[in-house]
Amino acid sequence: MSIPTTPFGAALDIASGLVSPEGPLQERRLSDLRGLYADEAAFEAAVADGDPLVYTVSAAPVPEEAGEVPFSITTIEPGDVAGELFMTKGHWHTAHEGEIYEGKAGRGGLLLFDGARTRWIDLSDGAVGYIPPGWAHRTVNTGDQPFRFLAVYPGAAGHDYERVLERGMGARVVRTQDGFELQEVAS
Ligand code: S6P
Ligand code: ZN
Repeated sequence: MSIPTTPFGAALDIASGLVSPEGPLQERRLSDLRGLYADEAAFEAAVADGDPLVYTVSAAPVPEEAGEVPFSITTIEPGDVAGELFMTKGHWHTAHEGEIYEGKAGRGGLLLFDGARTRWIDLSDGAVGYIPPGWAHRTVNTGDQPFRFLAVYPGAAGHDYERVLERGMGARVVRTQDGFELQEVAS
């Protein structure tokens, strides 16, 4: 039986990207994103050359259970693999559940894919992004500083990463001379 949660206030430390009181802390290195970048040779070279930290997720101590509302801060480091920007793995919710993101620091955005259509929502400057049920979501650091955002989601959402590995996200986010662009990918 799960322990009943109690009300609490949390501090979001924007300088460190940590939530306090703290729940699970997850680190994703580049090798955790195998199969997601277009240039596999550049990917393996970067993994062999130090396997850089790509993102960290600092979660509040809220269980991922029906009725609960977990929240976390994700920090994506600046960087790219042969021009394709550092990003989260991306997932679909296994249940018909949405989610809300709010940009907190740095520059970045949300890539969304419903299996046919791709959408981009910029989360820079404190923007809020709404992820409807049925849309896969991935975040991307489009700047040269750490990009941080708050995520708030239903505890029963569930996370399916395999489907993103198999089907992609409909587009890749790639560095250009002036910034970045979305390059469409046939799914
Ligand atoms: C959970 C929410 C976020 C992500 C986090 C890491 O529903 O969308 O907390 O888990 O940004 O991304 P990913 O794709 O590795 O779970
Ligand atoms: Zn999610």
